[in-house]
Amino acid sequence: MSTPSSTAAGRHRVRGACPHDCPDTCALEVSVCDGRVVKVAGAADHAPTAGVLCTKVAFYPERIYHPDRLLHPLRRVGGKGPGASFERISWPQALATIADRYRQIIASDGAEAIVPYSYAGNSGLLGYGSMDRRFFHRLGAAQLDRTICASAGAMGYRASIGASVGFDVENVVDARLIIIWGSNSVVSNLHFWRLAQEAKRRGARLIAIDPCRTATADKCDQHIALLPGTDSALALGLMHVLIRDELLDHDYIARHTLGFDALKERARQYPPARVAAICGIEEAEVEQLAHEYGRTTPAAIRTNYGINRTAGGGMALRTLACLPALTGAWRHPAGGILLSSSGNYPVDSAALERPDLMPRPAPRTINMSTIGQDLLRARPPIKALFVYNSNPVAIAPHSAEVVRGFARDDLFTVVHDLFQTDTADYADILLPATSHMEQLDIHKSYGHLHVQVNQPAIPPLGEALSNTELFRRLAQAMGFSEACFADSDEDLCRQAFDWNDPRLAGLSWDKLKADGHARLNLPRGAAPFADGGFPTPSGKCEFHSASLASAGVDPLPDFTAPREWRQSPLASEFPLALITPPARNFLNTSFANSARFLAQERSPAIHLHPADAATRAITDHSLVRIFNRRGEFHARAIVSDRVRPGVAMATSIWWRKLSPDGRNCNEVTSQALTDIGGGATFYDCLVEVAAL
Ligand SMILES: Nc1nc2c(c(=O)[nH]1)N[C@H]1C(S)=C(S)[C@@H](COP(=O)(O)OP(=O)(O)OC[C@H]3O[C@@H](n4cnc5c(=O)[nH]c(N)nc54)[C@H](O)[C@@H]3O)O[C@H]1N2
Ligand SMILES: Nc1nc2c(c(=O)[nH]1)N[C@H]1C(S)=C(S)[C@@H](COP(=O)(O)OP(=O)(O)OC[C@H]3O[C@@H](n4cnc5c(=O)[nH]c(N)nc54)[C@H](O)[C@@H]3O)O[C@H]1N2
Ligand code: SF4
Ligand SMILES: [Mo]
Repeated sequence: MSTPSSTAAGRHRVRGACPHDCPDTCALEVSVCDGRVVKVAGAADHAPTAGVLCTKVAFYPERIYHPDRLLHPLRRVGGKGPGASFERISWPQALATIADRYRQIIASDGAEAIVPYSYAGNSGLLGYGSMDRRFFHRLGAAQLDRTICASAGAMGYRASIGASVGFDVENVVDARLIIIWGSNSVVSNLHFWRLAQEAKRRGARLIAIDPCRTATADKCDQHIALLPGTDSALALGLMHVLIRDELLDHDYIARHTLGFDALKERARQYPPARVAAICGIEEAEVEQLAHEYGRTTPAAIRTNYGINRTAGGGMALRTLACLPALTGAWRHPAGGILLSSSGNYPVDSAALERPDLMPRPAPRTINMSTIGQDLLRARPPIKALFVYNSNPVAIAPHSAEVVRGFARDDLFTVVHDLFQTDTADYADILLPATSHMEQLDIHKSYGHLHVQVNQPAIPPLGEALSNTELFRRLAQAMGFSEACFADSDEDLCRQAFDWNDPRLAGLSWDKLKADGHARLNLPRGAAPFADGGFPTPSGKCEFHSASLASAGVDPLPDFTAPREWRQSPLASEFPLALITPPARNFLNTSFANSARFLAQERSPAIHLHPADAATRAITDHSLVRIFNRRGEFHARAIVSDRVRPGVAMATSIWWRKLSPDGRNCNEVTSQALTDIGGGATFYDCLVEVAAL
């Protein structure tokens, strides 16, 4: 089915892969009739997808054929910002304008004054980073540190177990205990939730650890509502009890871990009473969870990035990742921990991205999580920004600075997107992007172990170009003559993986292209670290990390309090800890311009505990302002015990210009960074709320 095959007259099906930044990476069956996508369904023959899609992608034709799709290159006429107007130009005009401006900037300020800004709006290996990286490397542009989502957790986790790997998700149905820790599976990892429910039917107990009683927590057997940013304290408390009560696998610890004595000493400093006070939970909850975790086999921890968005986010994942080695949970195929499975893929990023094209010494690096302050204060100044696969004006923290930065008259901004997003309103040149149904790509996943092909189902709409074709043409406009700029998309697919790696044994690009998807060649039903062999420098699970020590970080797991902490002086003025996790019907800001999904989500909302609402005379459904020193936005109050006292929750991420007050929750979030990995701290944010 990978090459179009006729079924009914004029109708055929094409194999695709979901390009959105979601751990599930579903395999798609795209039905095309008379050159138009008429239906998108989940592939039934792909185990992780199992024929099911989330609602967002099940209605995908509405996104592809949305009346607001950008179909031609545009040039802004008049001022930057909301209400900006544009006029149509040709592709040759657009490319020449960009190339001329880049040549001028390079001559006057150097290429480092040009900054690419992209994330995972398209998560295909080609769409995420291939020809674009080659272009910016060759240009000598500043590098971008892509920290907006996962860098803190990924680095912390890697310090403990070596890579973004974990238990094989397909085995989790056999677990007896599943701890869903800082993840809302029903909303953001739906296909894991399907497996967790199957485990439950087979007798597993499910525990959610989340400040909010989410749709996932509702359906678990138990919910532990800790305060945001306190997960490492809870994990250290569990270690304390496991060690005190001898719920350890001493043989596993002796053979496959490093630094147990030092960890033991550290954990001794976290007795349940202290942990309960830090986390805002009962001492008995710590004791009970430790006993259940220590006594249940197999025990799986499914964590995610929700806990890496506070000051101690890196250390939080590092600490959690040490737990399964203490109890020997790794011995069982359905035991251990999983943050991300992306480290299992032998991606050849050097071949795709060609960092060798970069000048030496390497150009400066800009952290994407501080784009607001960098646009305003980086020295030497940023003179040009090229935004694709991302919508920073809506998603980056501390909007006041982000918006002021984007509004700079002397900044030359190019935006490539499917829609006129909040960011596009600040573009000098606005370029139309294809949807994933209009291009070829190859995919890994961060939630399962399959490789997939995305075949184009239809030709590009209007004059839209894929990321690869756009940067191919820009390279030509800049006169770059290296052969790699002539690589076709199929060439790039061939280069994307090291096909000689044993994990791809039996597979080639041609076979994958014919079959559509394949599981990595990793043994089914196996426990990856039953006999140790962690991909760390020592080959062990590193309770003590020499690499962290040499980076000036505490080599042992520890609790780092949120920067905006309820015990800090700031809390007297701004007493509520605000978290802003994803709405079910949006994917970051993608889909948040769809009439269907806007109707589902109704309007920006903030959940407040009845006690917190009462002291502020806030009633259910009334309009409130949420504010701190950085800014303010408005939302409808939902008075509910889904949040605990002291915590407020506003689902995200709304487009600013589609919100009643023209702002969103990132008005109040901060540009401070995490302890490890330079990550964003969206959920480390004290606010006050008042009736409007
Ligand atoms: N429908 C939908 N799915 C998505 C997305 C989306 O926007 N919409 N986004 C995608 C992307 S980019 C990502 S990174 C993932 C994000 O999905 P996850 O990695 O699961 O992360 P979040 O949704 O940020 O947070 C998950 C849960 O953590 C809770 N939480 C917040 N702070 C803390 C804390 O300090 N400790 C603990 N224990 N829990 C905390 C939140 O209440 C939330 O319920 O989902 C992906 N999937
Ligand atoms: N307050 C708060 N802020 C957050 C978060 C939060 O939980 N709370 N979550 C954070 C997280 S985890 C993440 S990952 C970021 C996500 O932030 P972004 O990566 O900016 O994600 P989106 O908002 O979905 O924007 C992606 C854009 O890429 C466009 N796009 C899609 N496909 C293509 C393509 O092929 N080519 C081009 N050129 N464009 C394409 C889409 O139309 C969309 O406008 O947001 C972060 N911001
Ligand atoms: S967004 Fe996630 S759940 Fe929805 S279709 Fe894409 S990969 Fe599957
Ligand atoms: Mo993310």
